[in-house]
Amino acid sequence: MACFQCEQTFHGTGCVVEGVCGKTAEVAKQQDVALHLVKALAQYAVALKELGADQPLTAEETRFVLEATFATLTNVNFDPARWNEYIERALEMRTQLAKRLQAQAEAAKKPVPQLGGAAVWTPGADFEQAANEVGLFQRGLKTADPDVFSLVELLTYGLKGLIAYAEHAAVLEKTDPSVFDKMYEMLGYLGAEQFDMGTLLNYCLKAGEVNLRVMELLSDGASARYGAPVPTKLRTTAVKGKCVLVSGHDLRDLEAVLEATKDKGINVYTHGELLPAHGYPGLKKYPHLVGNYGGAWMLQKIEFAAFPGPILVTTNCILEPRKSYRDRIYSVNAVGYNGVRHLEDRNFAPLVQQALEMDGFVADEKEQYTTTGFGHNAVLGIADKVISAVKEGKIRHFFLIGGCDGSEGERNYYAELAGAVPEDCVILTLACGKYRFNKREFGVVPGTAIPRLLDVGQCNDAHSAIQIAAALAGAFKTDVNGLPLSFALSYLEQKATIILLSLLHLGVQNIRLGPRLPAFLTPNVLNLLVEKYNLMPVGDVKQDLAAMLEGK
Ligand code: SF4
Ligand code: SF3
Repeated sequence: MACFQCEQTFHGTGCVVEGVCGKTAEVAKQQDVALHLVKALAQYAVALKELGADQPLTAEETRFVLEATFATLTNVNFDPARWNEYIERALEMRTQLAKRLQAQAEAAKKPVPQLGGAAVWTPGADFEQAANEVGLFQRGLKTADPDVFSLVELLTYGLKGLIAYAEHAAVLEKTDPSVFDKMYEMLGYLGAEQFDMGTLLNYCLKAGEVNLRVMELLSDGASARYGAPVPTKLRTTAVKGKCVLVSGHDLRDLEAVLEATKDKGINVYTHGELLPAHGYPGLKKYPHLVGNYGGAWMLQKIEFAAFPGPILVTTNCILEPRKSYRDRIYSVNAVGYNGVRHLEDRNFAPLVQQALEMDGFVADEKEQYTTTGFGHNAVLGIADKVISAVKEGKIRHFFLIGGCDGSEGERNYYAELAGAVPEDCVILTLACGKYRFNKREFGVVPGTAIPRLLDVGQCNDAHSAIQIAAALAGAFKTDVNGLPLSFALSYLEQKATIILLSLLHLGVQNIRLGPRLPAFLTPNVLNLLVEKYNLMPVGDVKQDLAAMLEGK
């Protein structure tokens, strides 16, 4: 196996024996094969479209593409049996699409397009060999030029993130055919394996652009179903009673768990990236949604073990479950781990039953709270106050501290930065990196009622942060780069990769990225990003802070 798609990759270069994430060589190879076949499906989608097919893939087929790709993200699906199913289904679909393409060409009285690359790749009987043919090493060798390869991988991981968000939006019944056309165009380009630097660069930025639409759909989908988030104080410690924990990003699964546990004497807690769910009127209305439990994903082996009830993991991130909680952890959607019970169709009866059979928390823990719900609606609702505070010099600067958490000590940079931010500045948070500091008391900006820490939401809510920045830029008649706003992003997985590409597409300068830069960026590609966007690695907190306050 070989994989370097995420920040925690072995020694900052690549996982080659097994993943630092726990991904086995077997699953890594299955993921390589599945992704290669997904690219083949995309090639057929493009060819069918070119021959006049209105909707080249059915809605169900597109959902398969979304789910199978989402499953290849870091910390999503480690279950070899599920990977076999994905591969078989992709192979069947490819055969069907080849027939459909032939029929479409005949109907259009045109020659059948001759596709290459992934579309015509035959895996053969030896799976090991097949996987090696499409694995990272072969991909690198085929591409020959390391900088082209670097961009191929940047586009691949960016698309994975985009597709994960498109799946989240589809769950909330928001899709846009033009997004799928562009997604297939870019995935199909990767499948055809005829690369050039210029097209790849364009596609990386285009993926960032398309992702902005995807994240808008996602934001609209969540607000349409649950109302726009409102500022909310929520408990972060346990209350006595039976309990269920819901982890990941999926609001609909959380809603279904809340419905299934209603009036049953079971308390529901959010975990990790589901914390911002407490800000949605349609979810906070449930009195048994009692709080958020634990910290970010990498602490789950300790925290899940200590949680006295069943646990549902709806999306990334899952880690290998310890024996102590293996019999009470469940997966849904693209998530999988061998030995973990996988539930379908939001049928949470087994989870409810298990919660009823367990004692739950035997006593209340000392009360502790945090806040969330500062999406664009809430922040723009007080925009006049924020703008006046900036004009009167009460707010000096904004810091967007966003992105993933992870187990490395260097990630304390973000918590230290948040702690060092002067009193007359506002911190906006996004995603699970905030767990290192979100329970601290940040108070309000002196002389105003504006909280110093505004949690915009999950990584899925990046659209909200961009809306806030755009509205401020409009009010001050400048662009995002002209605002007193700095970005410090923590990167782990592919959702962060696409958000970075979206910010680059918007022309955002001076982003600080850490704790390590992606292993797949060659020095030349990195230089390119540095020259064009002044993208830089995080450094010393004090020095970075001083530079950020000067707008650098
Ligand atoms: Fe390694 Fe990350 Fe790939 Fe897991 S996802 S195998 S940790 S690079
Ligand atoms: Fe976190 Fe896994 Fe990326 Fe949604 S939950 S941000 S790492």
